[in-house]
Amino acid sequence: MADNKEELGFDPSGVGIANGRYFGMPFPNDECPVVLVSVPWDATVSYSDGTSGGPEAMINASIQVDLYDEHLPSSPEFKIGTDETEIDMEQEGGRIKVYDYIKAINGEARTKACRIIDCLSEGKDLDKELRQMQEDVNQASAAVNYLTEQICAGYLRQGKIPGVVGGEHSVTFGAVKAAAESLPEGRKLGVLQFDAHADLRNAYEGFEHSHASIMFNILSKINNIGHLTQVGIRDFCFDEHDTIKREGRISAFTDSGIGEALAEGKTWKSICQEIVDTLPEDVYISFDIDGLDPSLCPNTGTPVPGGLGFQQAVYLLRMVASQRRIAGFDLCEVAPGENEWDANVGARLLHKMALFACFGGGDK
Ligand SMILES: [Mn+2]
Repeated sequence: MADNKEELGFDPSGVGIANGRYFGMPFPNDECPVVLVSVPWDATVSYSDGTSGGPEAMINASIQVDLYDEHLPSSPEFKIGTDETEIDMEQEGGRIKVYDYIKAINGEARTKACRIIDCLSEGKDLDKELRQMQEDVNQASAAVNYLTEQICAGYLRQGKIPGVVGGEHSVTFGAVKAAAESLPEGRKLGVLQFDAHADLRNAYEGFEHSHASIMFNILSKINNIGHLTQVGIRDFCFDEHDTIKREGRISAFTDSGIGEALAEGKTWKSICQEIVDTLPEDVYISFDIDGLDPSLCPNTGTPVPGGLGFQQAVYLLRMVASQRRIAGFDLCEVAPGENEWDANVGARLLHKMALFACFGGGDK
């Protein structure tokens, strides 16, 4: 394995090469069982933006990630792709990368969204101009969802697992829709959500596709969602709490509930098994980095004290992947700060999710 450098065209034990691709891996995507799809979108964030820079920061940080996983001896040979889909843009004079297109419309939409959020936070109603801007932001969100869905559906048709890299949490929508629609007739998709927030609001700050509405939108607008299991949530409003209680398809493992169970002697292993037991055979994993302890993601948009430790999260990811089929995954809300720390944590999490999604939990 160590002498396969030439065959791979890549040295998995060496220093990564900055080539604009995740983990510096040079492989064509058709050789990769998992392809990471960057979606640099953060127009509807309410607190602080910057997550649109997440994919680029994680690509840069991923070069330093060591690719060996002690549970998966073949992990250094594992090939992870980087999506580079292009679309025709007549106005731009030819083909451009979807990544660049989303980055461009994100800048425009974010400017408009800020004006809307400012107006609403002063308790004022939107005037005609701002209502038009709101419509523009919703349309741009719909375009991002559509592109993400199409790209993910393409990889799923090729038998690959797409992993979306946000961006704010709203980017999950298209990926989940593609995963749900890829299932054979009669099968339902389970969603495992790591998050500090429930994300169950029916629109937020006037945006239909708000980051704070992503799980509401998934449950109400995608057909075959069998179950939503939330882990680590610790910041939710009364209505969201009500929704969790009344909607039979939601299981919430709150941060305080987990903390109490651990304090009273339950093992993390048994809690993880309870979490996995709520999910059907086909599972999509949506990982909002703020589900982790904020010391691991200090620059994320809406940090909340508490949360999972890194190894706790990895343990749960490994367990769910070894007992279920992973239909897709995402990592959202990673925002680069003054140093590479947030992106470093995010890149390591991406590597684990990609590995486990493909191989299951592996064995020691
Ligand atoms: Mn979220």
